[in-house]
Amino acid sequence: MIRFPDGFLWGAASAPHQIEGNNTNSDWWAREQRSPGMERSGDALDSYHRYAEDMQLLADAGLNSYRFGIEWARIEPTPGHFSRAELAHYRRMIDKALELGLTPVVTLHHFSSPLWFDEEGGWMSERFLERFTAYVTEVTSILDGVEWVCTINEPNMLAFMVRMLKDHLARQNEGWTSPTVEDPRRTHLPDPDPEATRNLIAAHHAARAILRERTSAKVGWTVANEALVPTAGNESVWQEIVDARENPFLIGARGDDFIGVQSYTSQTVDANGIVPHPELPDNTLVGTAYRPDALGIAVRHAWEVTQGVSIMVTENGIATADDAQRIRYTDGALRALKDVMNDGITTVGYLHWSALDNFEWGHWAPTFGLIAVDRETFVRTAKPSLGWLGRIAATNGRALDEASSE
Ligand code: IFM
Repeated sequence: MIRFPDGFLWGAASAPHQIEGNNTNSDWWAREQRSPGMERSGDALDSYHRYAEDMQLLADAGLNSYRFGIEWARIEPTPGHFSRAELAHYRRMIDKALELGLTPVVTLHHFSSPLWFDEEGGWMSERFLERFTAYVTEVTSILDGVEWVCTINEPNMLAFMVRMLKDHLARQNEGWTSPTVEDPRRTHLPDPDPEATRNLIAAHHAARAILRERTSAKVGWTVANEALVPTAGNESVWQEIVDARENPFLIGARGDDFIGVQSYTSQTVDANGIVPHPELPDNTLVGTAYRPDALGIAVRHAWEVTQGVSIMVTENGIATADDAQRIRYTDGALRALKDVMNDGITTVGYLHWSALDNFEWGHWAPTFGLIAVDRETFVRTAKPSLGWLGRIAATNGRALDEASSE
């Protein structure tokens, strides 16, 4: 019998820049305007105005949680000047989630920063800690009743983006490419920048201390887990790779209240390093292999390296135009998750990526959502996968048994 623990969070996730629209004070917005190979976020899904409708759809389906973010570029559009109106906007979002019975999981930084922060040097500037902690301190004023806070989303991807930016600057504006969509010009993402890695860990620890002092929220951050697996005899190559790309961020989560695991696919590591994704017909729209089993590998790795920090799956999903494939993938991922939980790995929730088909960092074609959105009219349409996940949520996993016996 498949049952998840009482109080398990069943939800979907989003990020402000990917859904809100017109995030004009952010570094990502600026980057989109000057990179010819990238599509623009523009109005996005207009979730800035339509968040209540988004949340209502999730709640109506049977989910009990929603992960969404606060956009720093809106809260602090110029250094040191905090917008009361924008803080009130995000407080209204928190209130709406609570009213609908959706436990809010709030992310404070999800890839995008204020443009001025980026121009000052961003995570590599001498003032990164002072800047980020000032923002976090302001945000604590609206977090009353919020139980779960993620400080920084995928710091390993952010540290990788710092490196990518440096490379682009060095190569004189060849154009920025999406970090989350496979690109034929690279076989895999390069390693995160080591200095940015150290700075992000310092920022997370400082934010954690502020949040613990000023709120009653449980604090963690969310790591991009690549679920890398060594081929026989290549364990030391694998170790070196995970020690650069993932483990520092997981070790940085020791002492946190939870670790956010974000898993999509898995790759092997051989003597030459990470083996590129195979070219298979069921590859996803971001060019990665179809690997529902990745979630179990990722959760086990995060649990081991953090030395037993509670897991929250803060992202798991698939870029596909075929919603039946999304259901199959999620079914496989949830079974893999339950298997590792049966081995004693404490897991507090599963938040699917993504609530809505959204802006995939420079591209609109890779659709991850449980809800489709017409980008002309902004009309939302729930996909069958939303109802499917909602039934699993409402039965705390029992619906997975029914699917197995069908
Ligand atoms: O869309 C992204 C998200 O912003 C961070 N994690 C991976 C997702 C899919 O690529």
